[in-house]
Amino acid sequence: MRPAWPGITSCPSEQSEEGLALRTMKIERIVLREIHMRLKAPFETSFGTVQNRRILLVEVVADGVSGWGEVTTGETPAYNAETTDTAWHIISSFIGPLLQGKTLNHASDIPGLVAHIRGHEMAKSGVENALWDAESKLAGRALSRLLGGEKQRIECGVSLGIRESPQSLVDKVEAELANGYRRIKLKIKPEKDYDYVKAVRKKFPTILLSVDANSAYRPEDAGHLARFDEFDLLMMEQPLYWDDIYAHARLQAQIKSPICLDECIHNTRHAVAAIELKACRIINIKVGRVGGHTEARLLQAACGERGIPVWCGGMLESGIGRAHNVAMSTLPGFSLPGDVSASSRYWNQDIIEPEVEVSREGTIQVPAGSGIGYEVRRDRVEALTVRSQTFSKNQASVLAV
Ligand code: OSB
Ligand code: MG
Repeated sequence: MRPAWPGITSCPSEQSEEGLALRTMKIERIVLREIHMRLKAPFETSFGTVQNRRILLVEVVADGVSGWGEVTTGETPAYNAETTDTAWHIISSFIGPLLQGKTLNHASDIPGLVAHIRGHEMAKSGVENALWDAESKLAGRALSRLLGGEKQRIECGVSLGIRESPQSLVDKVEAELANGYRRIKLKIKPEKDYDYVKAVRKKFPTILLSVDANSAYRPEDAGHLARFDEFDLLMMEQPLYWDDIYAHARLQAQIKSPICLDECIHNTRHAVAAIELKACRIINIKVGRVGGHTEARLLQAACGERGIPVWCGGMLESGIGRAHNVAMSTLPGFSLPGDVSASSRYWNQDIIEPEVEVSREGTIQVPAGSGIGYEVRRDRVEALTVRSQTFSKNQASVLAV
């Protein structure tokens, strides 16, 4: 067991609270697939617009049970350094061959086994999380509970892409509030920022409102960003460089809006550094960006001990990634509504059943079934697959195009 952060002594799966004998899992097969899915509408951020998603799915078969994970990379290296193709390379050349045939005690053993691979958190996360799903299915428990989550329902917010005019953004906000969402996040970039936020704040004076710049500003924009103080924002997400915690500490001292870091935080050490430097007052946890559920759990505990609220971010995931986000959001540190929204906001048809649905009150009911708690629609996955590769001990890796 790696040294634990205070308050986290072990994985819940390692506690024998239910008197279960500790068991091992043999990884019989890992299947890596690339699927193509088209978003209902283009999504624009400060770094670009996406509509055609290229998503990697990881299926890990352990002791006869399939677990599923999703790699949350973008198609281009614009949000972080990874892409769908770099993740394919890392999993097919390194992680797949390393893990095939291995016998593990827990999914939480994976970070130690892949620690020699620098970075590539999203590639690692897709594989680790698939094993978390398999482990919880083998234990007959809901993934949310195996992770230590307690909530029955989670609170949802939405992330709204940049739009052509302030008025069309106000209309979109109105529609999402009517759908029940409890926090509205507006994507911003230079020139498409102040007037847009002002129009939304004027129409909705009391809603929980935040903005996300995805690293579009520079330290010399501090004066401009301080003008957003008047909007009483819940937070301003990642205004500066994707890799610079210190620059955010300097900015936080100059603006009232609480800074929330997203891109900058790849692990618990980064979070502790950011908190101690006063670079942020809130942290967005994305399971992929931090390398998987094991690190995400440690990170939310470290933030909890330091009084820093966290929430679960999204990466335009298919239902599989979304289901993992739902499970992670049930942990105690997740005290703000996340970017975990309904499948139908993004997809005409999702690849899980039932789809992720949001109630009129803006909440998602946490599934009680074992594993991720949603059924993977294999027929849909097969139809959407453009390439796949299988790793198993007794078989050379098989590439199918
Ligand atoms: O910064 O949170 C972000 C989507 C792609 C890349 C980065 C981000 C986002 C989102 C969408 O904000 C969140 C979602 O999946 O709904
Ligand atoms: Mg963000």
